[in-house]
Amino acid sequence: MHDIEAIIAEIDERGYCCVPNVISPERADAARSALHRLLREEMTDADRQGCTQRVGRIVVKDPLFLELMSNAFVVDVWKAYLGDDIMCATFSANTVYPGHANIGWHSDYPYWSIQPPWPPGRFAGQTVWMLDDFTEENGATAVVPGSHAKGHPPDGNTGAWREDGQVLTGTRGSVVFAHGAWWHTARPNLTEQSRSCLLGMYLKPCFIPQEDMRGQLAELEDPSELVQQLLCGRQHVPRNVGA
Ligand SMILES: O=C(O)CCC(=O)C(=O)O
Repeated sequence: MHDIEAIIAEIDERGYCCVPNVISPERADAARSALHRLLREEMTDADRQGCTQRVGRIVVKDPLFLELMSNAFVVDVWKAYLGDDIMCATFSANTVYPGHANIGWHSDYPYWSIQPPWPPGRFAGQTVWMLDDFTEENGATAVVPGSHAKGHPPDGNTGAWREDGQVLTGTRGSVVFAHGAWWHTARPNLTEQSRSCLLGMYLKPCFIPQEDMRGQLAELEDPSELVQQLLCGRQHVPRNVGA
């Protein structure tokens, strides 16, 4: 049993909360295997050169990813944090290969689409699913605690390590819940193995999703009520008023 109130209190205070064992290591291994199939199919020269690979539209590529986007505990946390009418703005995978340097400190969508000062409050929550054990050496995500409350992005997008940074280590199957404005990065991968995570951003429904979630919804056969909601099927669509 997880204490959702305590998780939310930590997100409010520190900007993030790491919850271990949300799924079993075996389930995380199954998700990693599904992802590695996609990584092999989709790898480009640019991915190879950059030592990093992003896979998008994963909920329509394997049912396991749809299951994780709709995970009851994750959805309960975000509903308690953002409201019952949440939707998912993007659900993708990020892999950092051996030799990957870093991606630079940044905040996530929708914050980077809004000019600072950013409004305080709860609009968006980032979910990082660890599909590998995250260690100090293998490119784990790192965060600046408290940065979600600064109201602006970090200065410059350099990857230089910050003294106030904290590396998010944990075992596969763990989930990091974070305020969307958190300053974070992926650390250099100094090992011989890749490191993968899934990234799911949940939003209040007045924001434009980052990916074309309705398009993804249209590709699914017989989606549940929850999947229809998360993939923006209930979101207001702009319409003209009057004649
Ligand atoms: O892969 C990671 O650890 C973080 C990726 C990330 O920050 C992003 O894609 O915005």
